[in-house]
Amino acid sequence: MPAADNASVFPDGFLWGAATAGHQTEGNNTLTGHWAMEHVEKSPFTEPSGDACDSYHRYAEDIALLAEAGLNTYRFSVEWARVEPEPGLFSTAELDHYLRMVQACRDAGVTPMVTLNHFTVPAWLSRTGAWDDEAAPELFARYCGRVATHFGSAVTWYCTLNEPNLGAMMTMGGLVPMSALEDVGAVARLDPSAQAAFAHRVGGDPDVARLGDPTQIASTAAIERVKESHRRARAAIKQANPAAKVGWTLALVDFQAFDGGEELTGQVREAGGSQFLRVSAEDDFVGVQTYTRQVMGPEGPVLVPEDAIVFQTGWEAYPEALGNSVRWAAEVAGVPVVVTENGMATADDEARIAYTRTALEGLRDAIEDGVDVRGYVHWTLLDNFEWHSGYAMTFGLISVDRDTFERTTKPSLGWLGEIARGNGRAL
Ligand code: GCO
Repeated sequence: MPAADNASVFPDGFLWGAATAGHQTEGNNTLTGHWAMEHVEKSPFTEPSGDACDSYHRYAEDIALLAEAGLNTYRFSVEWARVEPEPGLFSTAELDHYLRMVQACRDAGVTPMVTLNHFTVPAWLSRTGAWDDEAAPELFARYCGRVATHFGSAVTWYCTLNEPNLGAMMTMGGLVPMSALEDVGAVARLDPSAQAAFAHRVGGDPDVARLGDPTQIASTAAIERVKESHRRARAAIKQANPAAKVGWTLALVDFQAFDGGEELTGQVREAGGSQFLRVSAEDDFVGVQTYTRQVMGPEGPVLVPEDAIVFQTGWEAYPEALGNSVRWAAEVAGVPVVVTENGMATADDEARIAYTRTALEGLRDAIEDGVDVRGYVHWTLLDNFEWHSGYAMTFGLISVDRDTFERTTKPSLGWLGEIARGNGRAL
């Protein structure tokens, strides 16, 4: 229901934004485990990230397009491998680079929201096992503290780890949800010779070296280690900037029980979501990232109906998932929610708008019902490197020419900007 008179259901100061991640947009992120894995024979990546969107050089244009459209928030990530290219060696020049991004946001009236780990880790940490390395929490906290010190009071919103629950969600509930089929398929298909070549490239032992993306965070020990990494990172950020708002961003598939699937649904919600949401109870906010639902029968996931509208990724276009996930997160975590990702991989921009409108209506209804939601950050600003699927998936509000890097805004960017300008009144 639209709000009465001219009042908006969305609170004042609501964050309306779009997100990107460094490895998916910057280009030439050569110091990471990902870059190494992209270039081995039998790589699980369909193509290498290469120049990506060249946002390392073109960030000012990206931010300007976002701001001109009417959005007020930009979520982007800092690449740990650039900032700390060798263990303990911090690059002031790279920290300055990211500070310039922060300043470009502020100059444009845009709130920067900084993710400190969006899947990629430095190759030197891949070498020692990434999140399987017992030193990971301390190393991650040290890096986060350095970034937050460098940014000072210029940044308030920090996301520590992106989707640390992905591996648990995929494996601990004994299922592979639709949302992760691409990634888990690729990891499962990883050829031993590819792992050996990867280990060689990062200078490690094949039994130890890890890419370090969250699909690999599935053992109880690794899960506890990322929880610890998050807590220590939060402390380090707050020590540098007591006014910082810190949270982590969780992949929340809307699991729905079907015909006897209640027990399995409960298990996967606990293992893949709630145990991580409870960690957020100590945070300033929880980041919710929702794209789709997964219907669960007693034996496992139920396939997407043949007549369903689907993403390019094969996921069901089910925008009602967002409102459901936000309610789940708020109930378990008990802290304010920021939607840090939601969007649709499609070549049909009208379909993107329709999906997003329905998702936002669900968000509005949740707010009307009393859920404390502080922002909606769309995935993604630019068509970019969709991990194992490469450049074929187009989640962007802006398309990018793969040869010239020329940006072309899609109608969905202007549409979302107008919603933002009216603080959601136009929904
Ligand atoms: C993730 C990441 C994003 C993805 C997006 C679409 O969820 O994997 O946070 O980097 O690109 O979710 O799959």
